[in-house]
Amino acid sequence: MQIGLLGKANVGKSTFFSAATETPVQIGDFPFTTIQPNVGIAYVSTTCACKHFKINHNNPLCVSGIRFIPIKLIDVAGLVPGAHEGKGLGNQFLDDARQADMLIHVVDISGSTDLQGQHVNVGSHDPREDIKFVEEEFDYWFKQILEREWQKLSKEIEKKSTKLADGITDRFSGLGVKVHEVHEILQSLGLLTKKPTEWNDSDITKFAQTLRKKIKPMLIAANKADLCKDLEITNEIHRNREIVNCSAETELLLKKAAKANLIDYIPGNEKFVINKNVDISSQQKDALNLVENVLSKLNSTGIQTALNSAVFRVLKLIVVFPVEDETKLSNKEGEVLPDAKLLSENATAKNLAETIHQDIAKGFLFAIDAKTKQRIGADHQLKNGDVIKIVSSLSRG
Ligand SMILES: Nc1nc2c(ncn2[C@@H]2O[C@H](COP(=O)(O)OP(=O)(O)O)[C@@H](O)[C@H]2O)c(=O)[nH]1
Ligand SMILES: [Mg+2]
Repeated sequence: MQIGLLGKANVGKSTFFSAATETPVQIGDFPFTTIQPNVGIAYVSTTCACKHFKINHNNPLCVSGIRFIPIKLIDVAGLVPGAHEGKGLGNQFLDDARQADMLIHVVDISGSTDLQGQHVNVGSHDPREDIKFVEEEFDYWFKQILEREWQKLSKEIEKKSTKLADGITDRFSGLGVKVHEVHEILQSLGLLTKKPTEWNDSDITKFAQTLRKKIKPMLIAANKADLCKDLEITNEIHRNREIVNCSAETELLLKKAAKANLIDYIPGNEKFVINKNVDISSQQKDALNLVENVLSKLNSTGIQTALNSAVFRVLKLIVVFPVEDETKLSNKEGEVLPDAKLLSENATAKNLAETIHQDIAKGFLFAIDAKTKQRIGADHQLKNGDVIKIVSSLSRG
């Protein structure tokens, strides 16, 4: 699971990245928090299965029954208008974006940064322009991939040496596009039976747009919402896009205060508690008062909500807890609910086995649903929150 963070300069991408990858002591020192300067581990959160079983367990990623699941976050730098033509960091930008399963587009919803990233008065730049520019930049990129080879592809199809959907899929193989996805889009746009030689520019544009939305779904992080007088603009954008109000700066401050043991804060919460027996300077006190104001305005800093929305609402992934002992809910080492896996919404018991080890999948016999104690087969579709033991004739490795 990889999420790419993108947006123009000075909207708060790096602040969002630091806030999301900073780990307060409560979450524990999870390894490889920062892999490269712009690649780090962030967490999505869900209800831990320990709640269902009403048990306590010691897992650094379970904080008061909220389970944190690591995902990779990439701060994709260098998006400028014309990136698809190689402007800015052009190709590097596209390489980073290529790897991402989805994108979080960070915008300055307060309108205090112009298109070039210069500081302007709050409300003097329309963030909808940024949304338009980023979406168009991606659409151009997809369109170019198709146009580059269109003549050659048309000829191949004319000679019947290639099928339309296969030929197009092949051109997008670097982006992990699947043939059934191309087929569905061609069908929905009524292009399945149209000869490539008869496609006009608008056909190519529409196809590129639809494919882009499918392959690189986007969530908008309406950052600097703390500076907004009201949040009407977010509501308006929300009518046809996924958007979450955020204050990355506030989240970063909270994470740092938690790390310094000044406060107790669970990411995503609308409240924090100042720890007893700590000396807080009047400056720190003032900063925390400001944070409180932001939290009461936005409900939470929005960073956790944005990550969760990206994974659970946009990508529609589910969380499944694999265990080796379905009565103790543990692995061989006796750790209770040791793991939480993100799977696609229609994943089966066999798919879960594949994420654990290919051999376990190969020798798959059956699985046990630890909540119902029932046996389930390889094709059984899993649900969010399931706790599953896989029984296999082969062990891993
Ligand atoms: N008010 C406010 N300022 C923010 C927020 N997030 C970032 N900033 C400020 O915006 C500026 C640019 O942030 P940065 O993360 O470097 O932006 P980037 O160029 O997109 O990576 C810095 O001065 C940040 O302190 C926020 O949520 N609220
Ligand atoms: Mg930056």
